[in-house]
Amino acid sequence: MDTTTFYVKPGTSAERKDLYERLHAKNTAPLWEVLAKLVTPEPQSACVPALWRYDDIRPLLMDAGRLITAKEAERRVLVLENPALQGRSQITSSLYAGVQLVMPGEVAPSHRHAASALRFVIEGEGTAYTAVDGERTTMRPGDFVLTPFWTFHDHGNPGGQPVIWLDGLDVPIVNLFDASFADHHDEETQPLTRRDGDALARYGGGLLPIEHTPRGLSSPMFSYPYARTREVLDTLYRNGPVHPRYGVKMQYVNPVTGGYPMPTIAAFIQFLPGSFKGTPHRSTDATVYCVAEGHGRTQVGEAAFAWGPHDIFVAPSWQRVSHEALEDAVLFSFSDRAAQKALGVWREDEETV
Ligand code: GTQ
Repeated sequence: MDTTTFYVKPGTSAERKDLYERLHAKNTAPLWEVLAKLVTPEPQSACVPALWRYDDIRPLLMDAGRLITAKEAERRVLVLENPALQGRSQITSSLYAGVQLVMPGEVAPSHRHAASALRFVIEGEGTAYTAVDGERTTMRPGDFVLTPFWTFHDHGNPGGQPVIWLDGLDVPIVNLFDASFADHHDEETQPLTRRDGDALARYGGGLLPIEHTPRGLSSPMFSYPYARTREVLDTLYRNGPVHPRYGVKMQYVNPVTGGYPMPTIAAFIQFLPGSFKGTPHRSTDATVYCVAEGHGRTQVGEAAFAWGPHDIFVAPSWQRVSHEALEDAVLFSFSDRAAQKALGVWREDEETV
């Protein structure tokens, strides 16, 4: 496929320019002047590769912890802004990411919104919780937690140490559709209707209640504890084989449907054994990575990132990505692959060089 000469913009003339002015005055425009940048032969993303070092971000987040309460802020979060999309609260064209801090004794008040959210826990002693639709789940490092769209959620930290996690939301997608709604619960902390761990027992054990009928578009299991995930990665690594591109990579699923946990967002976890040197691959879903364990290097297009625990980096659509591990490492990642697949636009490509 020739990707450079898909469309060549026609030349211009005084008469054509005159027409364009008359078109403009009537809220119309000549397609042939914009077609080349509108319908591109390959993705042309405004998003660039970027890395956020945890050692840079954590002190800033702790400063925010001294200067503003979770209650006053509603959510005390440092938004991770793609350097090429500053001021838009976007880490990619379709996704929002942030790093959230809840200090000991704090509550981030109960609210709900049209955007779907995920959390990947970075730091904490397993004392903090997120409550979703009447049930709390404890937040431990490495846990993957959902707050599906329009579910009330509040975060609390009754323990003695701060808790920090990565937030991922589909806010730019919801706003693209001008479909944003949000409101508060009457109570700061929502009332609980089920015991902690109920959803995990009910939906996460390879079992379903006999009267279960799928309800809603998101997974009813809203917490995927790291201890379980890590054990799976460990066992699958021992059993082999290790994928030459991805290492041992798994996707989080809605256990009821086998599909993605939320309608727009896909999430993944991968184990890269020490000295793993993955081959390049690319796909149309720009992906946000968070390092759960270990040190390594990732090449994203022209950029090379050396990473360690809790660092976060982003790979834009269609840029080649390859991972190397300097020791046993685990990467969490998320993207809009669920939305792209639902719309039929997702593509991937592997490089054999
Ligand atoms: O925890 O509900 O990073 O509503 C941004 C918006 C987190 C949350 C964010 C939110 C939340």
